[in-house]
Amino acid sequence: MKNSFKTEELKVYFICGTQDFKSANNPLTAALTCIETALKAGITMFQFREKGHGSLTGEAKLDFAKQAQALCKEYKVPFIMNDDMDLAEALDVDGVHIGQDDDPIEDVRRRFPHKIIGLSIHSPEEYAASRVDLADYIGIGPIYGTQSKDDAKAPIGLDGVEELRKVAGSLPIVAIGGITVDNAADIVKSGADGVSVISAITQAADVTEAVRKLKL
Ligand code: TZP
Ligand code: MG
Repeated sequence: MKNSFKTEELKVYFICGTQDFKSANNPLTAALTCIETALKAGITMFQFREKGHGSLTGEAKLDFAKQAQALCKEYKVPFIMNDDMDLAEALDVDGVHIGQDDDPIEDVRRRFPHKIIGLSIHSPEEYAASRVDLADYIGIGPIYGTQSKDDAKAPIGLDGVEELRKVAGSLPIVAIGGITVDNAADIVKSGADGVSVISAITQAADVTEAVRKLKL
């Protein structure tokens, strides 16, 4: 895997799509404003995750992705595409993130030999059954309950973080699910290299402050 990925880039990994700004008058503008504010405040990685109820499709999704990618380029933050491998290829993104039900990691690594690849892992069993050797990092969770994903699995808690750190050795780990400015430190203490969040940033009263507090 020849790419520029560094573990430190997992420290504050922001994920969003327009569906995370449902209450805004203009979810697209709200999303782009939030992404730029978060980039300015120092997020270390961004994942474009346009999916779920009310999300954009087709040209509108493409257009939003291009704008978000341009912002990430401006702030020199890796732009990671969730799920949509065709869009990842079309935009020549920095990396992709896949879950257990997406394209198999073997296919994704073959298609993108030099992109950053993140793989979602829920348990030590899933870790053992996955080609984690093809991933640059794994995303583990949900750590706590979350409002941001309808089909989220059962929370694994801090014990889950510790267990997965043991089995994963030095493989970079980012934790996800129900992470806030108040519980992020414990998650890192339990073995995660960083935290990925949706609502802790999209719903923050002060996005800049939230990013600073998440950056441990
Ligand atoms: N995968 C597992 S939990 C989750 C995803 C995408 C949602 C995380 O959102 P939040 O608002 O940070 O709990
Ligand atoms: Mg997925």
